[in-house]
Amino acid sequence: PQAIHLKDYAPPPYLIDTVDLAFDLGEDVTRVRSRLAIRANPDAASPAGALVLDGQDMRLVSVALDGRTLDPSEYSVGPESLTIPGPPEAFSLEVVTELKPQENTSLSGLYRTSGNFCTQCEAEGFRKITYFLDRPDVMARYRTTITADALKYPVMLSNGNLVASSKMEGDGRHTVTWEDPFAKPSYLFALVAGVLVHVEDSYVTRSGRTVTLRIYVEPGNQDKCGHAMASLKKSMAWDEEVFGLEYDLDIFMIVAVGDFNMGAMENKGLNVFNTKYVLAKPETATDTDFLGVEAVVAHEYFHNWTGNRVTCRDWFQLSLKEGLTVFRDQEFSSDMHSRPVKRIADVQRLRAAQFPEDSGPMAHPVRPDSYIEINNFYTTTVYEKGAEVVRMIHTLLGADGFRKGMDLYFERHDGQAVTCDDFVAAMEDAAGKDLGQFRRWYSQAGTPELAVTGEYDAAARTYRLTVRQSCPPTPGQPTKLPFHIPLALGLLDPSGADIPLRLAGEPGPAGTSRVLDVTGPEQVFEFVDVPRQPVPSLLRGFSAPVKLRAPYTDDDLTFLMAHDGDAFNRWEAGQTLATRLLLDLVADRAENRPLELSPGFIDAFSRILKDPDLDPAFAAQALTLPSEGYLGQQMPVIDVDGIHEVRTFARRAIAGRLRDDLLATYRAMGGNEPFSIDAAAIGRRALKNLALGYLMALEDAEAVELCVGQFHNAQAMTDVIAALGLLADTRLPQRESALRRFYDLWKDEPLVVDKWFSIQAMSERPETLDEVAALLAHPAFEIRNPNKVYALIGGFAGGNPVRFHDAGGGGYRFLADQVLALNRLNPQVASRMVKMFARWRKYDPRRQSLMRAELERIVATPGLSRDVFEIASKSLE
Ligand code: HT7
Ligand code: ZN
Repeated sequence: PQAIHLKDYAPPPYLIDTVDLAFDLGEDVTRVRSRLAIRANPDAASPAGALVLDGQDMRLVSVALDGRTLDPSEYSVGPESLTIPGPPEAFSLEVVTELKPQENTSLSGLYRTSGNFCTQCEAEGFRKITYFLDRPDVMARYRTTITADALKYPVMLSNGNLVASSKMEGDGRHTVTWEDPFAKPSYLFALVAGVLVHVEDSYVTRSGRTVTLRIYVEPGNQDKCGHAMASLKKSMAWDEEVFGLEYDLDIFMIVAVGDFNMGAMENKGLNVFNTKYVLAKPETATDTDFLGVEAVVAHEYFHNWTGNRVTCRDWFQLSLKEGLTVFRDQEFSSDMHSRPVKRIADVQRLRAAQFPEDSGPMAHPVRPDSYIEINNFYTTTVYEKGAEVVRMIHTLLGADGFRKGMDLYFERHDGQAVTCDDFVAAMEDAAGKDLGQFRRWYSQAGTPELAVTGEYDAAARTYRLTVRQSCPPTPGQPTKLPFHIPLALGLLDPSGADIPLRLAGEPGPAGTSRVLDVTGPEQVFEFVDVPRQPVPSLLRGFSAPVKLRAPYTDDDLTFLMAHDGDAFNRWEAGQTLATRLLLDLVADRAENRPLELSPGFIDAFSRILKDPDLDPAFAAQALTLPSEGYLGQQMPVIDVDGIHEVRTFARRAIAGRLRDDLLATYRAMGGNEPFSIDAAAIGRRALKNLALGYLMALEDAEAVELCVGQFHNAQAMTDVIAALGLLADTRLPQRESALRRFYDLWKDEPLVVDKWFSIQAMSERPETLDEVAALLAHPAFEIRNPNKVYALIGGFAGGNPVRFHDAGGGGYRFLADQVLALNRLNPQVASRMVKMFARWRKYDPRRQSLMRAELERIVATPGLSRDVFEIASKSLE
């Protein structure tokens, strides 16, 4: 397969102004008639020449140009294109194609889910529906007519507004027509048809327009739409308030489908969602699910402006819409809940997934330079690091400057397909700040490292901070230029109070927290009027996606844990200390030294647990030890077993010492108040279940009784799942009965069954691999359903390091077999699974060779998709 390069971008030779589509949906064959108004692009680099339309996996029935049916000799059809040599300057083209959506297991293009029809066109699915210039810089106005059996497909939806519908014809079929007044790229096209029911509400915009809001679901699920609808209304209000952005059509629709490769899709006026991000009620959804629904509903809604009204010129610019929209949804969730708690969760996610990507074989810039398969670039780098890059602009410009930049961006580019550079230019121009060097965040891959040291001069009352930056090589980028890094910081005096900050040469007065512009490889910042030796609080709020190295003592970290005015850094200090102690224990274990957890650390935990003023959600995060994955990242060679054993040991040691406090916390956070999904209630449940988790590390009779009791009696799925997850790790007799009971209760709720699969897949018991392999044959498992694959196969390979990396290699063989099975059915899902091998070089030689052998087996398999080939072959490079 050939790579596509950003440097080869050229404007499209032709433009398409209008698209008139007619779908005739059938059980065996679906016929699509497309009428396009095409003209040569006046801005094209060279004369228009042949028209080459993208298209694949369809049967071409006919082609007509300006009303005249073409003879097959007048065009040529390839496996991925339709070429018309030398068409006129402007013309109409009518193309008829036939598809078999029921055979489409890739879930891209037009496919069937639960008997309904559904489309997914991002990134390049539209070309599986009809021949088209399937690229985001071709924006057209769409009119879509759908005809189908009225009983089987009573609901037929597409983008925009419903402009016509005709009742049953003699043959029992009916027809609807939708018109979208906004020009859009083909990836935002959507069609849904089938038996669906809807929940309806409305929203009055700031300017007084009433918008109809509908959520379509399969019958029986109406009672699980309330949270998604409330989230949508909150998102609409937030975007008006924070960015002055109003919704622009008369109707906004969400459709929830069970078979979907990703979370959701922002098609204009007709968002299509994975059921996982719509359906939620306390009995079936955990707090994490509720938060996920709120965030994804918001994210897709926010795309209406950042993505749809202003879209990407080409797919290299994907972060233009995704990074910006993730930043917007993160800000929304922060405003709805606790800002520090949200920031901690986002940084944990970045470190767990993006940092490893950025230091592995798939490392790529936020704006990639090349790809083989664009679907492989919907990555955590493009999304989450992209959001960090936007956040840094927000930090550098301030909230007002950023808002001015957004206003200018829309003023300049509404209705256009643009680049990341256009976005930065709008920010720069609006705020009058030079972001020239800052642009390197878009072009250079890798996680920069920031080494900071401080020197206090008591006589001169100065504090000199020396900041050095570096960035490791990444594929294709052996050396890097310095980044422009916003370094937010404060200096704490011995009482824990922030010291006013003034740099040498600056006039007063001074604030107590500020952002330094780090631009050189090494820079010195000298603070004056510093009365005492301070403890620096660095990178407050995680002001840049970097790895910070600072020579803190354990006492410094304990001090920051207790006193830092920045809540994120209070958490961070605890994590840094815990990481240090746990890695020391891993070394002790490797050297056969006895394990002992520092009493001072347990005391610090105890203070957090007993602090009545602490937000329980924050306390739960502060009391969570760094994950096995994160600890592994800090080691040159990941000691899978050592990390697992030491972390388990530390949890037991903490639980043993703090048992009474943990029990008291469990009881205090329990309560019998009615279920609520507000931030406070979520926080109490998080802390309660954290306490239960520690207590279960002891597995004594009282803990087991609490856990089993919670499993049986809890009303909220959060609590049921917390208890079941803990039981699943044990050898208790109650384990099997709980798993059986859970399945019997919930076997008709696919999203709950997914939880049942993933809990078993993530069990630390040695027999887990055999159990997971057996579950592939369970009647509820369906390899064609991405949610089931992510729950069982993804849960095992991505969420169970100690079992997946079992030194025998069985986990690796299992994953490779599943990748090959999926490759034939759904390459996008297969490629997400094969990514779990990407970090093979971080392990010991034995595991390395086992993983490499599986990657080689995959690459050598005939018929490999572009998706899997790209990841597997780059992993081996
Ligand atoms: N913009 C959407 C991306 C997406 C997608 C991409 C490739 C294949 C399937 C897909 N489904 C959705 C989702 C988003 O980021 O909002
Ligand atoms: Zn998105």
